[in-house]
Amino acid sequence: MSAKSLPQAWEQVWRAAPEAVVLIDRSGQMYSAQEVLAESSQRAASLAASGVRSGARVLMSCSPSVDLILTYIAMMRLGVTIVPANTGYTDRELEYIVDDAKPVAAVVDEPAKLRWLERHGVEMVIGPALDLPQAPVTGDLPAVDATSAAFIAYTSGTTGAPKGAVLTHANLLAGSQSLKQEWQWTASDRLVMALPLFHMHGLGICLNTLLLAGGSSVVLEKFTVDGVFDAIAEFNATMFSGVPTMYSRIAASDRVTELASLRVAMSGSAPLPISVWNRIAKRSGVHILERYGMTETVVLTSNPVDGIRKAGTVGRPIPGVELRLGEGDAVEVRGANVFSGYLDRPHATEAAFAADGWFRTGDVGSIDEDGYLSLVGRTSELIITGGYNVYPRELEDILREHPLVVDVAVVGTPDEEWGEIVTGYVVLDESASAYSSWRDTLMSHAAERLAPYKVPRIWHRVRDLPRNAMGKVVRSELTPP
Ligand code: MLC
Ligand code: AMP
Repeated sequence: MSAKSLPQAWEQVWRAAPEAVVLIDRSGQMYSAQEVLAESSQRAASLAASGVRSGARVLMSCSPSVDLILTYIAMMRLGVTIVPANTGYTDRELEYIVDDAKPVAAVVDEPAKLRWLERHGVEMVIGPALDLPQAPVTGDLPAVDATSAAFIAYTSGTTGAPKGAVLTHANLLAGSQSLKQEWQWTASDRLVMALPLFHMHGLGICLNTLLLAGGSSVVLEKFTVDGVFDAIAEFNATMFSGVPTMYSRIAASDRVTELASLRVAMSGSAPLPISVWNRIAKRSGVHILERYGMTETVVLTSNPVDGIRKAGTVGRPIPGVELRLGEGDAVEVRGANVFSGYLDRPHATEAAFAADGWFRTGDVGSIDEDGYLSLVGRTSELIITGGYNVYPRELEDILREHPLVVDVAVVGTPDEEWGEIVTGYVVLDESASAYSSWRDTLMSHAAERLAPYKVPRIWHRVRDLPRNAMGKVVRSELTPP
C-alpha cells in the first residue's frame, strides 16, 4: 500500500527492516528501526494520555538530540501539528508565535523558556525526553489525515510580519519523495546532521527524507568543522548537508580533503559563493551539490547527483516540481510539495499565489541553456545571514523606538563567511555626539528584543538616508561614510 503521509511511510520502512540503524548519537549509541518504532509509540501514547491528540498544536524549540527526534517522530505519528521555533528567539519573538499559533503544549529544553511558556498560558510544557507518565500502548496508531497540518512554520514570506506557513502531511511527503529520488537516497546512506531542527533545512529536508529512505543519521548537537569530520570518519557517513557559512569554514580547514569520502555534500538555504565552491573543488575534488528550497515548499531545484553541478546555480526543478519565470523574472512554482497557505491570513495567502495558482517565491532568477536556475535577486529586502533570514523592517521598527535614533535603514553587507552581515545605517539624535558608546547602546537595545543573529554587527552613522521621490529609502545607494 502506498503511504499517504510521511509517518505512515516511515512505519512501513521500519517494519520492513526492523534491525536497520536509524539514529546514532555522538557517543556512538545506535537506535534501530524497531527501537525507534517502539519508543515513538510509547511517547505517542504518553502524549495522547496527557491530552495531546491528533490536530493539537505543539511548539517545538530545542537543540538537536536523538531524544528530540524520537519525540518529533512520536508527534508526527500522532498527527500533532508541530510549530517549530528558533531556540535563539527572545521572549518577545516567542510571544508573537504563541499568540498567533496558540499551541496547547510545548517541547523546549531551556528552563527559562519553559517557565516563560507556562506563565504565558501554554497548558503543558515539557522537555524533549517527554517527562510524562507512561501510558499503555494500545494497538497501532490510526493513520494521520494527509490533508491535515503537519507543520506551522513561521517565516516572513516576501514581506511583513512573520506568518505561519501551513504544510500538510501530503506536502511533506511529496517533498521528501522527490528529494529521495533526486538525491538517490538509499538505506545504505548515513547523514551527518549538524543543522538546527527547527527550520525546513534540518527538519523537513534532511531528517524527514533520511527517515523515508530508511537511512541513518549521526546527530550532532552543534556544528563545528572538526565535529563534522570526526563523525564522518568514525561512522562512515555518506552524506552531509549544510548552509554556505558551514562550507566557508570547511573550505578554510586543512581537513577539507576528508569531504571526498562522502557520496554527496549538499548546500542550501542561502547562495553558496562560487569562490567557496571552487576552493573546495580545488582542494578536495568535491563538487558541492547546491539546491534551492523554502519553508513554504521544501525543496524546489537541485544540481544533479549524476551529471554536471554548476557553481553559482541551484540546478533544475526536482521531480514533481514545475517552475517558471514570471513578470520581472520572478520565480514561480507549482507542485504537491507547495504549502497550503498562511495560518489565519487569507490576504497574505492570496497575495502569495498568482491568479492561476502558482506560488510566488519572492526570488528572481535566470535559466541557462541547460535549464539550470540561477537566483539573481529577491523581490523583498530579506537578508540571509548564516542561513537565517532577517527582515530589515522588523529591526528598523525596533531601532526607531530608541530615543537616540532619528532614522534608520538595515541592509546586508556581502561577506564570504556569513553570506551577508546585518548592517545598520543610523541617523542619530544630536545628543548622541556626546555618547561614545551609541553602538553598544543600540546593540543591547536590539539584543534584548531579538534573536542574536538579527542584531546588526556593522553600524554606520550617517547624516541622512538616501530617499527617492516617494520617500522610500534607496538601499542600493547606502554606502559606508
Ligand atoms: C550564530 N550567530 C549568527 C548566526 N549564527 N549571527 C548571524 N547569523 C547567523 N546565522 C552569532 C552567535 O549568536 C554568536 O554571537 C556569533 O554569531 C558567533 O557564533 P558562532 O559560534 O561562530 O556561530 P555558530 O554557532 O557556529 O553558528 C553558525 C551556523 C548557524 C552557521 C552553524 O548560524 C547555523 O546553524 N545556521 C543554519 C541556519 C539554518 O538551518 N537555516 C535553514 C533555514 S530553512 P555572539 O554575539 O555570541 O558572538 C531554509 C530553506 C532551505 O532556508 O532552502 O533550506
Ligand atoms: P526560508 O524562508 O528560510 O525558507 O528561506 C527561503 C529563501 O532562502 C529562498 O526564498 C531563497 O531566497 C533562499 N535560498 C534557499 N536556498 C538557496 C540557494 N541555494 N541559493 C540562494 N538562495 C537560497
